[in-house]
Amino acid sequence: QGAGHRMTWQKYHRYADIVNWATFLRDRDPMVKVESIGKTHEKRDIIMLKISKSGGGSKPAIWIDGGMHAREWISPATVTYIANKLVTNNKRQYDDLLEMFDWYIVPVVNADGYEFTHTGDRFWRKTRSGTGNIYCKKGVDPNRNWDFKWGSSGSSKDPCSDIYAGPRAFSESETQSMSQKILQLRSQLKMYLTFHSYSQLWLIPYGYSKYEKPADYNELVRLASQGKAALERTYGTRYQMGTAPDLLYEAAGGSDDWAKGVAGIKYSYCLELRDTGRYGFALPASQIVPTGEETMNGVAALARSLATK
Ligand code: ING
Ligand code: ZN
Repeated sequence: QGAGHRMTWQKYHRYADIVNWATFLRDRDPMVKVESIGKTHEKRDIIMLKISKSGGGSKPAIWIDGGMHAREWISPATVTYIANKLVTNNKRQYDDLLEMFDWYIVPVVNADGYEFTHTGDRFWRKTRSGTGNIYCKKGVDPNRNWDFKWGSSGSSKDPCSDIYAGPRAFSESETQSMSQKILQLRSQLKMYLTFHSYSQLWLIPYGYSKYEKPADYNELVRLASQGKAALERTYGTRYQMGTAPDLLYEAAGGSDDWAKGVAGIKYSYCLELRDTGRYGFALPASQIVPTGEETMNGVAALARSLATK
């Protein structure tokens, strides 16, 4: 109340609340910049926070994004929670992380879809672009739309499918904008983190094939183990670690595969947040803070191990 913004982490917020909170942080803290990295199909700004102590800055950096899939509400809630913790830096507990890295954070990649889950269909997953199909007028799966092994496995050519890969790679304004920004920052970026839900998984590339693991797979596992352990220690929430094909299914065109395979960001991970299916996408808002807390601990431990490399 009277905080200058409406974000609470006590409930799930509309995109406008998230944008207003971001600009509030920017106005109050010189460490924070807010940039629109492009527009969604429905012309919303896709906002990115840059949290940096180095102003112009070209420190090693960590990328975090959330809300690629519309219905996975815990993702934007957790990503904003992490950004808020870094900026607030209570008792200077994150001084080292702010000294060591610049942070680029996109809270809601698929803002059109996210808004539609509040106004139309709570369980919408995809973007809201037109498909040209009379039966299924809208939506491409943004996590099948990235230009690495696009369309090869675990994605669909059918516009009615929830895993429709789109008419071509980067057909979506959201994935196109985000990929351009990542390429622009690629020499700075040391780690890519994308947040989905649900299943409590720490996913390691590649998602596109059961048989293709990156040459440095074991290094990625070793670093991730530090983050996973810190996350699990917080409340005893258990995560499984491995590739998407090992733990779920093959899926080509995901952002974490592209970040590693094309942008060349060595440490690229996808986290599937709480829970394991009791509530699924409809995770109660009472779990935002504990999920935020444990995930922040995981990310902090991960970043600290990365810093020693
Ligand atoms: N799961 C992810 C999906 O896009 C995934 C799993 C992640 C697949 C990364 C491939 C690469 O299907 C959810 N819940 O969205
Ligand atoms: Zn998802």
